[in-house]
Amino acid sequence: MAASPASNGSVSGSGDVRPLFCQIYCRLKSELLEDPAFDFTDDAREWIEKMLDYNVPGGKLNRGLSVVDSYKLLKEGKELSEEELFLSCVLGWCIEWLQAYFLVLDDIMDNSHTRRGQPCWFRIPKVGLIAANDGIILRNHIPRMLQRHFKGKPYYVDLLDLFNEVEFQTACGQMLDLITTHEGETDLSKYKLPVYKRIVQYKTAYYSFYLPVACALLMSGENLDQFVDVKNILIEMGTYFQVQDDYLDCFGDPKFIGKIGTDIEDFKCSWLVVQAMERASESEKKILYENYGKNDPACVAKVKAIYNDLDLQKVFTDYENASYTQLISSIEAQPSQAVQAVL
Ligand code: DMA
Ligand code: MG
Ligand code: MG
Ligand code: MG
Repeated sequence: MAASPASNGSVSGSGDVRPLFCQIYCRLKSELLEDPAFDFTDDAREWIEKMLDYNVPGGKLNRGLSVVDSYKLLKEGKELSEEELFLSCVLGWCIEWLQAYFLVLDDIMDNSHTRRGQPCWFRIPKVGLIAANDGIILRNHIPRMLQRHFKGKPYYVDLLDLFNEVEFQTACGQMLDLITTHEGETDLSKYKLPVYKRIVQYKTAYYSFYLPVACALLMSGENLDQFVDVKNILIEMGTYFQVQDDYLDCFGDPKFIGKIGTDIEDFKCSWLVVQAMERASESEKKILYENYGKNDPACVAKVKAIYNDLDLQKVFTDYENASYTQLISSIEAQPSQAVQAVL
């Protein structure tokens, strides 16, 4: 990753924070490898270290870095103390750990091949289904880190509640994603927009968009009950983000997005198939019914041909523009300048 130019104090300065953020990853990893609650053998330590390096730090780090950026903005220009900066980075990493946990398991369930430009963790021959337990370990690292660095803070219990609640919502979203697939297999016409929105709100929006801002709000001493509007805007952003993820699953370049799409093969209730079903003629629907959800490149190609005929790329661009306009107007309606800046 290219280094950013020297700090200019800009509000979107995650480029400046990134090197420190990555240093803190190494510290957190060392602490976890010396956790007194477990009598580590050399093999165990080596396994965890490899597993963490493979699964935690290799993504865009948007979620983690946005805790730090959000916290800075909520402080409205006041310089962060070294401790505040460190703690906001720890919370950022807790979200990256949560994401790693969900992705390790998601890739098993979605039968995916690559993630972040490398084979999915469970595809490594020596790993296989040990990955399921590694997911559980990643998840258990979060309260270990929170306990070490936040116990005694007035917002400690709220932080634990927040992580628990968001994890529960995400797991329920993943369940909806997976069981809706069974519904779709019996009848593709069950894939409608409200069904889709419910899945993505739970599986993606809470942990990816609400959680980073909620962490920053708690660190700032705020009560989350007072930020329902903010939460709703973040859920809208998260929904947009997953629509984009679905779009890229089909139309993105695997070299750029770091993963090969599997949504068509997996019979997923993707935004694209929902839009296609709304627009397809009877003959096109027949082709979708016959070819969607088949693990066969010829069938996938037929589905993609329909997506092209229906010009779903333009439908996506229109959705993107409308979503942007709507988000901007809800953000501008927020009374607090600091909250507007965060959003
Ligand atoms: C991702 O859904 C949701 C979680 C909680 C990991 P997805 O399967 O579309 O994600 P990806 O495209 O990254 O596999
Ligand atoms: Mg997946
Ligand atoms: Mg999935
Ligand atoms: Mg996807």
